[in-house]
Amino acid sequence: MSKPIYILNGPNLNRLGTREPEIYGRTTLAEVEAMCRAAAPEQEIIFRQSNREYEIIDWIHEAIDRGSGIIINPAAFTFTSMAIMDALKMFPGPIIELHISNIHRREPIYHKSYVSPIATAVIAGLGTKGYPFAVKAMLTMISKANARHP
Ligand code: CA2
Repeated sequence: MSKPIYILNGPNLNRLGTREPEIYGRTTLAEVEAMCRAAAPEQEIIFRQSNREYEIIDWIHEAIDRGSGIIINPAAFTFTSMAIMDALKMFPGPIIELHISNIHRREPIYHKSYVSPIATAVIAGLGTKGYPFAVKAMLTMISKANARHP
């Protein structure tokens, strides 16, 4: 049995679907979770959201101990958190940084990500459909990693 993929979501994403639909759409985070599970029915997925930086760091540590890959939408922590960056640096497997919106089309405060320089890949601007897309990409990355280290 392969190790789980962690999908971690940062602050305010528990309110997804309730405001700014022109940027973020109307899909709720529970629906996003269902989309992720449907994209990889055979794969164990640990899907979580927190408004607390320390909790996300603790979950990254958990993923370091038992995860195969991390998909993370750090939300506003993307632009502020060296602590999340430091935790992610310790993860040995693939990391996908994911944003629903294209952060580079937005105001300059959304352009400098602490996570991008240490991520394996970055997905931004595909809307919530970016999540199942990231899951499929992660499955490929994990199977390649397993092929190299059977
Ligand atoms: O586009 C993304 O996924 C973001 O990571 C979302 C963050 C924002 O700070 C990033 O620049 C880009 C904000 C999430 C706010 O949460 C929402 C809550 C309710 C409705 C929509 C978004």
